[in-house]
Amino acid sequence: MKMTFRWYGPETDPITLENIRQIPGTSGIMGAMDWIPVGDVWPEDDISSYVRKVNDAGLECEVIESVNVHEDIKLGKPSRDTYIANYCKTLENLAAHGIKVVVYNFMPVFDWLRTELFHRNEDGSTCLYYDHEDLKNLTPQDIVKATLDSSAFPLPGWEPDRLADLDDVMSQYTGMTPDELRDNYRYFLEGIVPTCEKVGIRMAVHPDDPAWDIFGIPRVVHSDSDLQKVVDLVNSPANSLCVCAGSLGSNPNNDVPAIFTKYGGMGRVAAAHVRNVKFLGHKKFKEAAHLSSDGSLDMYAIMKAIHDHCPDVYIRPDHGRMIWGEVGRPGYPLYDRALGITYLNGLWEAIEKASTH
Ligand SMILES: [Mn+2]
Repeated sequence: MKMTFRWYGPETDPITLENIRQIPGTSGIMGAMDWIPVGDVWPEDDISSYVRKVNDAGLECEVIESVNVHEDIKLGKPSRDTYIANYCKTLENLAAHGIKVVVYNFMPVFDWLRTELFHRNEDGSTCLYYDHEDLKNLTPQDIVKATLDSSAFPLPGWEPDRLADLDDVMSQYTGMTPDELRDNYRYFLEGIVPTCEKVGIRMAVHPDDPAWDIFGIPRVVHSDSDLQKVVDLVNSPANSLCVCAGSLGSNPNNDVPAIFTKYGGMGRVAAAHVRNVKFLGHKKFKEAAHLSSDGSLDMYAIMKAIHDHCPDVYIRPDHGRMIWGEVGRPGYPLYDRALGITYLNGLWEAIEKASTH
Protein backbone atom coordinates (compact mmCIF):
# COMPACT_ATOMS: atom_id res chain seq x y z
CA MET A 1 0.00 0.00 0.00
CA LYS A 2 1.21 3.46 -0.84
CA MET A 3 -0.48 6.24 1.12
CA THR A 4 -0.99 9.38 -0.95
CA PHE A 5 -2.72 12.75 -0.70
CA ARG A 6 -4.65 14.58 -3.39
CA TRP A 7 -2.91 17.77 -4.46
CA TYR A 8 -4.23 20.35 -6.94
CA GLY A 9 -0.97 22.05 -7.80
CA PRO A 10 0.78 25.23 -6.70
CA GLU A 11 -1.71 27.65 -8.27
CA THR A 12 -4.97 26.67 -6.63
CA ASP A 13 -4.16 24.42 -3.67
CA PRO A 14 -3.66 26.29 -0.40
CA ILE A 15 -1.94 23.13 0.88
CA THR A 16 1.77 22.98 0.11
CA LEU A 17 3.87 19.99 -0.80
CA GLU A 18 5.83 20.62 2.39
CA ASN A 19 2.56 20.32 4.37
CA ILE A 20 1.93 16.96 2.72
CA ARG A 21 5.50 15.75 3.23
CA GLN A 22 5.06 16.36 6.96
CA ILE A 23 2.09 13.99 7.28
CA PRO A 24 3.65 10.81 8.68
CA GLY A 25 3.52 7.78 6.43
CA THR A 26 2.67 9.62 3.21
CA SER A 27 4.75 8.60 0.21
CA GLY A 28 3.30 10.71 -2.56
CA ILE A 29 0.41 12.58 -4.09
CA MET A 30 -2.45 11.98 -6.45
CA GLY A 31 -1.88 14.91 -8.73
CA ALA A 32 -4.18 17.10 -10.80
CA MET A 33 -3.56 19.58 -13.61
CA ASP A 34 -7.00 21.08 -13.85
CA TRP A 35 -5.79 24.13 -15.79
CA ILE A 36 -5.53 22.01 -18.94
CA PRO A 37 -8.87 22.11 -20.83
CA VAL A 38 -10.72 18.79 -20.99
CA GLY A 39 -9.95 17.04 -24.26
CA ASP A 40 -6.57 18.70 -24.87
CA VAL A 41 -3.30 16.79 -24.98
CA TRP A 42 -1.41 17.39 -21.73
CA PRO A 43 1.84 19.11 -22.70
CA GLU A 44 5.02 17.35 -21.67
CA ASP A 45 6.45 20.58 -20.30
CA ASP A 46 3.55 20.98 -17.87
CA ILE A 47 3.87 17.37 -16.76
CA SER A 48 7.61 17.42 -16.30
CA SER A 49 7.64 20.62 -14.26
CA TYR A 50 4.76 19.39 -12.10
CA VAL A 51 6.40 16.01 -11.44
CA ARG A 52 9.74 17.66 -10.75
CA LYS A 53 8.16 19.97 -8.16
CA VAL A 54 6.60 17.00 -6.39
CA ASN A 55 9.79 14.95 -6.49
CA ASP A 56 11.89 17.90 -5.30
CA ALA A 57 9.62 18.07 -2.25
CA GLY A 58 10.51 14.47 -1.43
CA LEU A 59 7.24 12.97 -2.64
CA GLU A 60 6.32 10.52 -5.41
CA CYS A 61 4.03 11.46 -8.29
CA GLU A 62 2.85 8.12 -9.66
CA VAL A 63 -0.92 8.76 -9.76
CA ILE A 64 -2.89 11.42 -11.62
CA GLU A 65 -6.45 12.18 -10.59
CA SER A 66 -8.02 12.92 -12.94
CA VAL A 67 -7.60 12.99 -16.68
CA ASN A 68 -11.19 13.95 -17.45
CA VAL A 69 -13.06 12.28 -20.28
CA HIS A 70 -14.55 14.69 -22.83
CA GLU A 71 -18.34 14.77 -22.91
CA ASP A 72 -18.32 13.92 -26.65
CA ILE A 73 -16.78 10.54 -25.78
CA LYS A 74 -19.56 9.80 -23.28
CA LEU A 75 -22.13 10.96 -25.81
CA GLY A 76 -20.59 8.85 -28.59
CA LYS A 77 -20.26 11.78 -31.02
CA PRO A 78 -18.13 11.54 -34.18
CA SER A 79 -15.58 13.90 -32.63
CA ARG A 80 -14.80 11.28 -29.99
CA ASP A 81 -12.08 9.74 -32.14
CA THR A 82 -10.06 12.94 -31.95
CA TYR A 83 -10.54 13.16 -28.20
CA ILE A 84 -9.58 9.52 -27.71
CA ALA A 85 -6.41 10.07 -29.78
CA ASN A 86 -5.62 13.08 -27.59
CA TYR A 87 -6.26 11.01 -24.48
CA CYS A 88 -3.80 8.36 -25.71
CA LYS A 89 -1.16 11.01 -26.36
CA THR A 90 -1.71 12.38 -22.83
CA LEU A 91 -1.22 8.88 -21.42
CA GLU A 92 2.03 8.50 -23.35
CA ASN A 93 3.24 11.86 -22.04
CA LEU A 94 2.30 10.98 -18.47
CA ALA A 95 3.98 7.56 -18.65
CA ALA A 96 7.17 9.21 -19.92
CA HIS A 97 7.32 11.05 -16.59
CA GLY A 98 6.71 8.11 -14.30
CA ILE A 99 2.92 8.07 -13.96
CA LYS A 100 1.62 4.56 -13.31
CA VAL A 101 -2.09 5.02 -12.52
CA VAL A 102 -4.67 7.45 -13.94
CA VAL A 103 -7.91 7.92 -12.02
CA TYR A 104 -10.89 9.12 -14.06
CA ASN A 105 -14.66 8.81 -14.08
CA PHE A 106 -17.35 8.20 -16.65
CA MET A 107 -20.15 10.23 -15.09
CA PRO A 108 -22.21 12.18 -17.64
CA VAL A 109 -22.43 15.95 -17.05
CA PHE A 110 -22.18 15.92 -13.28
CA ASP A 111 -19.19 14.74 -11.35
CA TRP A 112 -19.64 14.32 -7.57
CA LEU A 113 -22.66 16.20 -6.25
CA ARG A 114 -23.75 17.47 -2.82
CA THR A 115 -26.63 19.65 -1.67
CA GLU A 116 -24.50 21.38 1.02
CA LEU A 117 -20.76 21.96 1.06
CA PHE A 118 -20.56 23.44 4.56
CA HIS A 119 -23.04 21.43 6.62
CA ARG A 120 -22.52 22.27 10.30
CA ASN A 121 -21.87 19.39 12.68
CA GLU A 122 -22.61 19.44 16.42
CA ASP A 123 -18.92 19.92 17.21
CA GLY A 124 -18.73 23.06 15.06
CA SER A 125 -16.91 21.42 12.16
CA THR A 126 -18.47 21.43 8.69
CA CYS A 127 -18.76 18.67 6.14
CA LEU A 128 -20.23 17.82 2.75
CA TYR A 129 -23.85 16.71 2.90
CA TYR A 130 -26.46 15.29 0.53
CA ASP A 131 -30.23 15.04 0.79
CA HIS A 132 -32.09 13.78 -2.28
CA GLU A 133 -35.27 15.51 -1.05
CA ASP A 134 -33.49 18.88 -1.24
CA LEU A 135 -32.28 18.06 -4.72
CA LYS A 136 -35.86 17.51 -5.91
CA ASN A 137 -36.54 21.22 -5.37
CA LEU A 138 -33.53 22.30 -7.38
CA THR A 139 -32.94 22.50 -11.10
CA PRO A 140 -29.57 21.40 -12.46
CA GLN A 141 -28.83 25.08 -13.02
CA ASP A 142 -29.61 25.83 -9.35
CA ILE A 143 -27.24 23.19 -8.06
CA VAL A 144 -24.43 24.25 -10.39
CA LYS A 145 -24.80 27.88 -9.31
CA ALA A 146 -25.05 27.01 -5.61
CA THR A 147 -22.01 24.72 -5.80
CA LEU A 148 -19.84 27.17 -7.73
CA ASP A 149 -20.91 30.14 -5.57
CA SER A 150 -20.22 28.45 -2.26
CA SER A 151 -16.56 27.69 -2.82
CA ALA A 152 -13.82 30.28 -3.16
CA PHE A 153 -11.67 27.57 -4.72
CA PRO A 154 -12.15 25.73 -8.01
CA LEU A 155 -13.82 22.39 -7.42
CA PRO A 156 -12.69 19.22 -9.21
CA GLY A 157 -15.30 18.13 -11.73
CA TRP A 158 -17.05 21.51 -11.58
CA GLU A 159 -15.02 23.39 -14.15
CA PRO A 160 -17.21 26.37 -15.16
CA ASP A 161 -16.40 26.12 -18.87
CA ARG A 162 -17.50 22.49 -18.88
CA LEU A 163 -20.84 23.43 -17.31
CA ALA A 164 -21.45 26.54 -19.42
CA ASP A 165 -23.64 24.70 -21.90
CA LEU A 166 -25.50 22.73 -19.26
CA ASP A 167 -28.95 22.79 -20.89
CA ASP A 168 -27.56 21.74 -24.22
CA VAL A 169 -25.39 18.95 -22.81
CA MET A 170 -28.17 17.58 -20.63
CA SER A 171 -30.60 17.53 -23.52
CA GLN A 172 -28.17 15.39 -25.51
CA TYR A 173 -28.45 12.67 -22.87
CA THR A 174 -32.24 12.63 -23.02
CA GLY A 175 -33.37 9.10 -23.76
CA MET A 176 -29.92 7.56 -23.54
CA THR A 177 -30.11 4.16 -21.85
CA PRO A 178 -27.45 2.79 -19.47
CA ASP A 179 -26.53 0.19 -22.11
CA GLU A 180 -26.00 2.92 -24.71
CA LEU A 181 -23.78 4.82 -22.29
CA ARG A 182 -21.88 1.58 -21.61
CA ASP A 183 -21.39 1.07 -25.36
CA ASN A 184 -19.76 4.49 -25.53
CA TYR A 185 -17.67 3.54 -22.50
CA ARG A 186 -16.52 0.34 -24.22
CA TYR A 187 -15.55 2.31 -27.32
CA PHE A 188 -13.44 4.64 -25.16
CA LEU A 189 -11.71 1.76 -23.32
CA GLU A 190 -11.03 -0.14 -26.53
CA GLY A 191 -9.46 3.05 -27.86
CA ILE A 192 -7.12 3.65 -24.93
CA VAL A 193 -6.28 0.26 -23.38
CA PRO A 194 -3.72 -0.73 -26.07
CA THR A 195 -1.84 2.49 -25.32
CA CYS A 196 -2.10 1.86 -21.56
CA GLU A 197 -0.66 -1.62 -22.01
CA LYS A 198 2.13 -0.31 -24.22
CA VAL A 199 3.23 2.46 -21.82
CA GLY A 200 2.46 0.72 -18.53
CA ILE A 201 -0.41 2.82 -17.20
CA ARG A 202 -3.41 1.40 -15.36
CA MET A 203 -6.70 3.24 -15.65
CA ALA A 204 -8.75 3.39 -12.44
CA VAL A 205 -12.37 4.42 -12.81
CA HIS A 206 -13.91 6.30 -9.90
CA PRO A 207 -17.49 5.27 -9.12
CA ASP A 208 -20.48 7.58 -9.43
CA ASP A 209 -20.87 9.86 -6.44
CA PRO A 210 -23.44 9.57 -4.95
CA ALA A 211 -24.19 6.00 -5.99
CA TRP A 212 -27.44 6.58 -7.89
CA ASP A 213 -28.78 8.43 -10.94
CA ILE A 214 -29.21 12.19 -10.79
CA PHE A 215 -31.61 14.37 -12.80
CA GLY A 216 -32.60 11.37 -14.90
CA ILE A 217 -29.21 11.09 -16.59
CA PRO A 218 -27.87 7.52 -16.87
CA ARG A 219 -24.90 6.53 -14.70
CA VAL A 220 -23.25 3.12 -14.98
CA VAL A 221 -20.60 2.86 -12.23
CA HIS A 222 -22.28 2.62 -8.85
CA SER A 223 -22.96 -0.97 -7.82
CA ASP A 224 -21.26 -4.36 -7.76
CA SER A 225 -23.06 -5.42 -10.94
CA ASP A 226 -22.02 -2.14 -12.63
CA LEU A 227 -18.39 -2.69 -11.64
CA GLN A 228 -18.51 -6.24 -12.98
CA LYS A 229 -19.78 -4.90 -16.31
CA VAL A 230 -17.00 -2.29 -16.35
CA VAL A 231 -14.18 -4.80 -15.83
CA ASP A 232 -15.82 -7.03 -18.46
CA LEU A 233 -15.87 -4.21 -21.07
CA VAL A 234 -12.17 -4.81 -21.71
CA ASN A 235 -10.45 -7.66 -19.95
CA SER A 236 -7.11 -6.13 -19.03
CA PRO A 237 -5.42 -5.03 -15.79
CA ALA A 238 -5.14 -1.65 -17.54
CA ASN A 239 -8.93 -1.44 -17.18
CA SER A 240 -9.09 -1.27 -13.40
CA LEU A 241 -11.03 0.44 -10.63
CA CYS A 242 -10.48 3.20 -8.14
CA VAL A 243 -12.73 1.88 -5.38
CA CYS A 244 -14.04 4.88 -3.44
CA ALA A 245 -15.43 3.72 -0.11
CA GLY A 246 -17.42 6.89 0.47
CA SER A 247 -18.98 7.10 -3.00
CA LEU A 248 -20.03 3.46 -3.20
CA GLY A 249 -20.80 3.52 0.52
CA SER A 250 -23.34 6.34 0.08
CA ASN A 251 -25.71 3.54 -0.90
CA PRO A 252 -26.11 1.02 1.96
CA ASN A 253 -26.84 -1.71 -0.60
CA ASN A 254 -23.15 -1.62 -1.54
CA ASP A 255 -20.95 -3.86 0.63
CA VAL A 256 -17.68 -1.94 0.40
CA PRO A 257 -15.35 -4.51 2.02
CA ALA A 258 -16.85 -7.20 -0.24
CA ILE A 259 -16.18 -5.02 -3.30
CA PHE A 260 -12.53 -4.57 -2.31
CA THR A 261 -12.30 -8.32 -1.69
CA LYS A 262 -13.86 -9.30 -5.01
CA TYR A 263 -12.14 -6.88 -7.39
CA GLY A 264 -8.89 -6.81 -5.41
CA GLY A 265 -8.79 -10.60 -5.73
CA MET A 266 -9.25 -10.23 -9.50
CA GLY A 267 -6.29 -7.83 -9.67
CA ARG A 268 -8.54 -5.03 -10.83
CA VAL A 269 -8.19 -2.43 -8.05
CA ALA A 270 -5.47 0.09 -8.91
CA ALA A 271 -6.41 2.88 -6.50
CA ALA A 272 -8.55 3.37 -3.42
CA HIS A 273 -10.22 6.32 -1.73
CA VAL A 274 -10.86 5.43 1.87
CA ARG A 275 -13.33 7.56 3.81
CA ASN A 276 -16.46 7.22 5.88
CA VAL A 277 -20.06 8.36 5.40
CA LYS A 278 -22.93 8.54 7.85
CA PHE A 279 -26.35 7.42 6.63
CA LEU A 280 -29.08 9.80 7.73
CA GLY A 281 -31.96 8.28 5.77
CA HIS A 282 -32.90 7.18 2.27
CA LYS A 283 -30.49 8.88 -0.16
CA LYS A 284 -29.41 11.18 2.64
CA PHE A 285 -25.93 11.20 4.14
CA LYS A 286 -23.12 13.33 5.46
CA GLU A 287 -19.40 12.84 5.19
CA ALA A 288 -18.13 11.71 8.58
CA ALA A 289 -14.63 11.75 9.99
CA HIS A 290 -12.63 8.74 8.84
CA LEU A 291 -13.09 6.89 12.15
CA SER A 292 -15.46 3.90 12.00
CA SER A 293 -17.40 5.08 15.04
CA ASP A 294 -18.12 8.47 13.47
CA GLY A 295 -19.91 7.05 10.42
CA SER A 296 -21.70 4.03 8.99
CA LEU A 297 -18.81 2.15 7.35
CA ASP A 298 -16.50 -0.36 9.03
CA MET A 299 -13.11 1.13 8.20
CA TYR A 300 -11.26 -1.78 9.78
CA ALA A 301 -13.08 -4.24 7.50
CA ILE A 302 -12.27 -2.04 4.50
CA MET A 303 -8.56 -1.78 5.33
CA LYS A 304 -8.43 -5.52 6.10
CA ALA A 305 -9.95 -6.31 2.69
CA ILE A 306 -7.38 -4.05 1.01
CA HIS A 307 -4.58 -5.60 3.02
CA ASP A 308 -5.65 -9.13 2.15
CA HIS A 309 -6.72 -8.70 -1.48
CA CYS A 310 -5.02 -5.66 -3.08
CA PRO A 311 -2.10 -4.77 -0.81
CA ASP A 312 -0.14 -2.94 -3.52
CA VAL A 313 -2.83 -0.37 -4.17
CA TYR A 314 -2.39 3.41 -4.04
CA ILE A 315 -4.59 4.72 -1.24
CA ARG A 316 -5.61 8.16 -0.18
CA PRO A 317 -7.87 9.52 2.49
CA ASP A 318 -10.84 11.12 0.84
CA HIS A 319 -12.86 14.17 1.72
CA GLY A 320 -12.37 15.65 5.15
CA ARG A 321 -14.36 17.97 7.38
CA MET A 322 -13.28 21.57 7.89
CA ILE A 323 -11.93 21.73 11.44
CA TRP A 324 -9.79 24.03 13.58
CA GLY A 325 -10.84 27.09 11.59
CA GLU A 326 -9.21 25.90 8.38
CA VAL A 327 -10.18 27.75 5.20
CA GLY A 328 -9.88 25.81 1.98
CA ARG A 329 -11.51 23.80 -0.74
CA PRO A 330 -14.56 22.03 0.72
CA GLY A 331 -13.81 18.33 1.12
CA TYR A 332 -10.08 18.84 0.67
CA PRO A 333 -8.69 20.35 3.88
CA LEU A 334 -5.26 19.57 5.27
CA TYR A 335 -6.05 18.82 8.90
CA ASP A 336 -8.89 16.33 8.70
CA ARG A 337 -7.37 14.42 5.80
CA ALA A 338 -4.06 14.26 7.69
CA LEU A 339 -5.99 12.83 10.65
CA GLY A 340 -7.53 10.37 8.21
CA ILE A 341 -4.11 9.25 7.00
CA THR A 342 -2.87 8.76 10.53
CA TYR A 343 -5.92 6.69 11.42
CA LEU A 344 -5.73 4.56 8.25
CA ASN A 345 -1.99 4.01 8.76
CA GLY A 346 -2.75 2.93 12.34
CA LEU A 347 -5.30 0.42 11.15
CA TRP A 348 -2.82 -0.85 8.56
CA GLU A 349 -0.03 -1.33 11.10
CA ALA A 350 -2.36 -3.26 13.41
CA ILE A 351 -3.63 -5.45 10.55
CA GLU A 352 -0.11 -6.04 9.29
CA LYS A 353 1.24 -7.04 12.69
CA ALA A 354 -1.74 -9.21 13.54
CA SER A 355 -1.39 -11.07 10.24
CA THR A 356 2.30 -11.88 10.67
CA HIS A 357 2.20 -13.13 14.27
MN1 LIG B 1 -13.55 9.37 -4.06
